[in-house]
Parts: sequence; C-alpha cells; structure tokens
Amino acid sequence: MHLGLDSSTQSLTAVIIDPASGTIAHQQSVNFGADLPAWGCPSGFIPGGAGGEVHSQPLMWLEALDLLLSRVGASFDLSKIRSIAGSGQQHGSVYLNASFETVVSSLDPTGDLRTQLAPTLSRSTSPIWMDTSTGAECAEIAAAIGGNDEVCRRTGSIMIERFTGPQIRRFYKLDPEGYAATARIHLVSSFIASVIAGTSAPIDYGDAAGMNLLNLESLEWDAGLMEATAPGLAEKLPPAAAATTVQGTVSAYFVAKYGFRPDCRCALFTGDNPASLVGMGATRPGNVVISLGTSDTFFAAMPTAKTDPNGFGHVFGNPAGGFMSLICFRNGSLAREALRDRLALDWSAFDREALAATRGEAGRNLMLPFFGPEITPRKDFDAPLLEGSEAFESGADPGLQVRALLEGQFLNMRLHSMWMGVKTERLRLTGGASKNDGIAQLAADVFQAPVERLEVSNSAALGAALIAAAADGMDLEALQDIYCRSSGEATLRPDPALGSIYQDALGRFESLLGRA
Ligand code: ADP
Ligand code: XUL
Repeated sequence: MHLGLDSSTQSLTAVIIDPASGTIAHQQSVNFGADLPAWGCPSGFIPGGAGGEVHSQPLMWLEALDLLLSRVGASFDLSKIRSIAGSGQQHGSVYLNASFETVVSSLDPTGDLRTQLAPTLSRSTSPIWMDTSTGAECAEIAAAIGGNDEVCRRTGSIMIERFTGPQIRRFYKLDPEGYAATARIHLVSSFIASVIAGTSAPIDYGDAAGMNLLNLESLEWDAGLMEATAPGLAEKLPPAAAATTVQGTVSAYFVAKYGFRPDCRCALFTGDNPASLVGMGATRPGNVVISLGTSDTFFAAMPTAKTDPNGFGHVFGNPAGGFMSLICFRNGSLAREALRDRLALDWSAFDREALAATRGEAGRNLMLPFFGPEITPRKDFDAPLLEGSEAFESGADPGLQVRALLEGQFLNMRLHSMWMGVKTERLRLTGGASKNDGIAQLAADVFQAPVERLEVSNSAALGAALIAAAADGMDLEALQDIYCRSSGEATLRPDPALGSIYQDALGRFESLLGRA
C-alpha cells in the first residue's frame, strides 16, 4: 500500500491506496483551524497581515503531521505502507538554519516534531500563496533580468507576487540577518518531505517551477534569477529533481513512533496542483481539468514547455514528465455567487430555470463576467460588461444573465488557454460548482468536449499516493485508469449544433474584451 499526504492551506490529508484491490484503504484529515485552534489560524494562515502579507506557521504543519499519523496509526497498520509521497500548497517557503540537517536526521521518537524542529527555523513564519506583498520585489527582479517577457521565457511565468523568488527577496530585504542565518530554503512540499525522510529533500520540478527561479529549459536553478533574487541563494536552495525520484527511506522517528517499516520508500513531494493533475487522471495531453472553486483554475498536461505570450498562465512540471499549465481565474464562484445573490436565486434555480429555460439563447448575449479585479486577463474590473439584446442589457431577465455569465466564464477560459496549443478532448470538472449539471453541460457546449466528473474528492492527496506507487515501480497511467474513474453521473456530451455558435461568440467575446 502507498501513502499520499497533502499539506494544503487549511488541512493536512492522508490517502492510502491499495492497488492490489484497486481501493482506497484509508483517508483522514487534520484541519488546522478546527483541530489545532491554539495556533490562531482558523483558516490555516495568520489573520490580519498588513500590506498584503499572508503567513502561516510551519510548526503548526508539523504538529498536524504528528496528530494525523497518530490518528491514522490508531486504526491502520502503517507497516503495510511500502512508499510515501506528498504534495503541498504551492509557493510557500520555510527558512531553516544550519542545524536543520543534524536535527532532522536524529529526531527522538519520545518527543514531538514541533518541539524538536522549532530551533531549526531561521524565520518563525512562512509566507504562503495568498501573500501579495512583493510587488516591489517582482519589479526589481524583472528589471534586473531584462523584463517580464524574459522572466516568462526562462521560468514559464512572469514575476508573480506569491511565487517564492520574490518572497525570498522580501525576506532578504526586511531581515538581512535572518536571511544570512538561513542555510536552507524549502517549499512546503520539500519541507514536509525532508522531515519524513530525515534529510533535506530536493524540490520537484512541479513545485520548483512555481518559484520564478527554475529555468525550464535546463531544469536547473537559473543563475541570473538567483543573483537578482538574493545573494548566496544558490547555496541555500536544495537541488531540483523529478517527483517520482526516490530520495530514501522513512526516518527512524516515524518507524519507532508510528510503526512504519524501515524500508518504506520516500518519493519527493510536489505542489498540490501537479499532484491534482495526477489525481484527476490528466497527466496525458487531451484531458483538461477545470476546478470550479472559490477561484476557478484550468490545468492540463503539455507535451512541451510553451509559455503564455500574455503572461497570465503558468507552466509547472508534470509529475509524469513534461509540463503542465495552470491558469487561475479570480472571478470564479465569487462571481457566480454575486449574481446568484443579486437575482435572489438558489443553485437549483440557477441551474434548471435559468440554464434550461434559455438554451435557445446560447451564445447570443455576451457578458465580461468580472465583478471585481481579475488576473486572467489582468485588469481592475468593478462590474460585468454586457453586450446583447435589449432584454439582456436591461438585466430584467434572470435566465439571460445567468447564461451569459457562465458562457462568459467558459469563453474566457477557452480564449486564455489557446496558447497551450492542446486540443481539449475531454474535460474533467471538479470543485464546488462542478456538481451543478447545468453548469457542467454548459462547459461541454462551450468547449465542445465531453465533460466527466470523478469520484475523487481529495485529488491532490490521491495524486500523491499514485506518485508514491509509481516511485515503487508501478505504472502511473495504469494507476490513473484504476483510480481516476468517472463518477456515477453520466458523461455529459456537447451539443454539436452549438459548435459554430460558440466559435462565433468566442471572436465577439475577444473583441469586447479588447474594448473594455
Ligand atoms: P475551494 O476553492 O474553497 O476549495 P470548493 O471547490 O469547495 O472551493 O467550491 C466552493 C464553492 O462552490 C462555493 O463558493 C459555492 O459558490 C460553489 N457551489 C457549491 N455548490 C454549488 C452548486 N450546486 N452550484 C454552483 N456552485 C456551487
Ligand atoms: C497555484 C496556487 C494555489 C495553491 C493552493 O499557483 O497558488 O493553487 O497551490 O494550494
């Protein structure tokens, strides 16, 4: 059996798979807010950060790891685990002093992780992906390299505030002594991996590409970017490597304390989005994942590392080899909820009455579906822009509004994913709004691709478990065929009659966006 761990913003989750029977043998989560309230991070981060700063507590993640394994171990025999892999919220960084390597390799199983590793931190908190405090550092690094186009060409993304490089630079500027006392900088993923293996782990290409530091062509840290980020950075970064690399066995602490077998293998940990690509069965080009959560994300495997000429999308490593794209849309469920509330509808009215009743209006009216600032495309919108019939523009007909909002969201995704040059053969939907049949059918129609929804709920932790099994010699694609199956809900087929209608709407949408 194989264990996947996902250290996400709000919780730490374990998924154990048993490929011999094709089942999930165990699942368990620790929620930082509910289970560890003493840390004062009800949503997984320290509330009230100023100037866009959002930090979390690395020692809280360690306390969660001890708690999770003691809970899992209470009802599951951990000596059955042959290999471990994991994932973490992307971009977050952990700063460690020169004692880390010695302490992590000689942990005392009669004590706990949190207490023993506390003295190894050179920065007590960790900036995470929600942090937007590094605008100045992004501009400084981009200027030193010759502009954002060049940064994007090298790293797959323009300089992004939440990415690790600018976060490291900010720490160096704010606390040069703390930076000088830092011997190792880990991502959330490689930090947890290091603790489990009892030695500093490499950073996998999937997560490394979210740092504005990895050169995608050489798959090595980019010397110019390291220099532009902070002095001496090359010595502080662990090497970059492929996710399925076996880096060793579980450390003696976990053997003695939780009953792992001493030869249990540890693969590298990756980012939660690359792990989700695996868990959603989408590591082969053609299967595209859309997650309809608080924000919407669009991710897909890419055979080669193309970059978005507009600089909106990101390129990360694909744990199965090659690359993946990730495109985030800020106005996801936030926008759907804003319209739903404005029209005083519930989700079922949104779905049935609005979408079912207006099918004949497909692609006629256009809405730029942005209720607030958007990142794809990057612009400070404050309200949606409408173009269409009088009945639509007057806002009087709720059905027309709902249809145009959702069509606008999917047209915007289609438009801003064209740079990848990957044909969408099948859409796999996940996230809160994916349960909604009307929304799912609309995605099928706009993309002219069948839509599937999978049984999995923890796609990152499941993906990590599959990576663990692959690191133990199993075939990742065969594992995905077993674990990433469509749920009971039938595949939704696109209506081919709407193909040319949405093709035309896409052009009009692009032109409306150009005028906005
Ligand atoms: P997160 O990104 O926070 O993980 P989820 O993927 O859990 O979010 O999605 C939560 C969102 O799903 C909620 O904000 C809500 O707007 C939306 N949602 C839940 N049920 C439905 C539904 N039946 N139809 C449309 N949207 C829904
Ligand atoms: C991706 C990103 C988020 C985090 C969430 O770029 O910032 O999806 O990975 O955990």
